[in-house]
Amino acid sequence: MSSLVTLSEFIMERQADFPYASGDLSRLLADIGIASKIINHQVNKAGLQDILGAEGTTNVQGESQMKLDVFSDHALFNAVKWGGQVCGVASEENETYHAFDLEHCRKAKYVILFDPLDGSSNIDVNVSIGTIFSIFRRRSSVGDLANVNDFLQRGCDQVAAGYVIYGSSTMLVYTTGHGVNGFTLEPSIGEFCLSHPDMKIPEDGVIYSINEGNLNSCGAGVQAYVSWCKEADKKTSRPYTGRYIGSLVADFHRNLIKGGVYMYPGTLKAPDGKLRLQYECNPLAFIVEQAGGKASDGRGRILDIQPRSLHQRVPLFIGSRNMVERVEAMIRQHELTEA
Ligand code: AHM
Ligand code: MG
Repeated sequence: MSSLVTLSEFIMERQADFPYASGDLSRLLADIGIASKIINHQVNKAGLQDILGAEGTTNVQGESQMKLDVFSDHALFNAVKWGGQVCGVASEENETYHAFDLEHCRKAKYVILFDPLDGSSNIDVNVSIGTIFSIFRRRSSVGDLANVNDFLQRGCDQVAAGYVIYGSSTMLVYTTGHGVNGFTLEPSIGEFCLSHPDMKIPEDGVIYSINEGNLNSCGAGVQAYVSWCKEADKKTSRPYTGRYIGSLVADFHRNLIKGGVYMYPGTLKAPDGKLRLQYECNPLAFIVEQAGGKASDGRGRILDIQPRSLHQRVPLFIGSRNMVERVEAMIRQHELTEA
């Protein structure tokens, strides 16, 4: 029998990557693993129970029902609050951050930001969805309450980031800045087991992922890139394949494994695009860079952007290095011609 490495075993082994680590980050990652198993359990029975009902309704037992994204938000919030490794959280679901005013949390070194259930428009139709998280060292002094500056940090200062994909199987993928590792949930033992060690994204790919319905209102550079993807050219394996699930984690995960580029550019209606810098773009950008890929807002590195507000949106071009560089070059070229 081959030996399985569980997420907890792996996290403990990797603690040695941080010479002066006290184990807090390891415990935090383990808590996220537990919360994601709780979320997974609910996601898996979404079609069976009346769980998709609007928040505020009650079921036959008179228990209050929660929508899955609210349920996921609570599951993560509670896991990290009682774990005591973070002094505060910010979630895509809530307008502002929450500082934990508990003694053990005030002493904590980290803050966490998450999108508890990304792609929630896909929940009702049984399409893959995901959880995304991003962890920073706090800037405020240990012992104080967390403040907004703890959450407004550049992506390059993340100490860990990851996502969970609830798909044909459930996987947790994370990085602490020492490569990217993926774990598949083995349902018979209820453990995430190392299945994708040291993940690397191909330098090039043949998949492009974009909501083409928006294309007419995207910039000329993005339009030119998509046209280029569709042109026939044997030398560059074109035309490429268009794949868009509309669930960022699922589109990103596929492209990470197969090679490809995911794009959510600015449009006329939404010049900064749709995706949130801190809950979606930064964590995936950290992962893709650790896997050898690239993440850009079309002009520069996502991880270098200084956030100005908690729910800031940015355009996103993420995936295989050569593909992201080509989109950037086309955007630049069109901006120069238009200037
Ligand atoms: P959400 O956080 O409200 O779920 O929105 C993010 C999602 C991404 O998962 C997905 O890639 C994108 O929105 C799809 O948007 P669109 O339907 O505009 O293509
Ligand atoms: Mg989201």
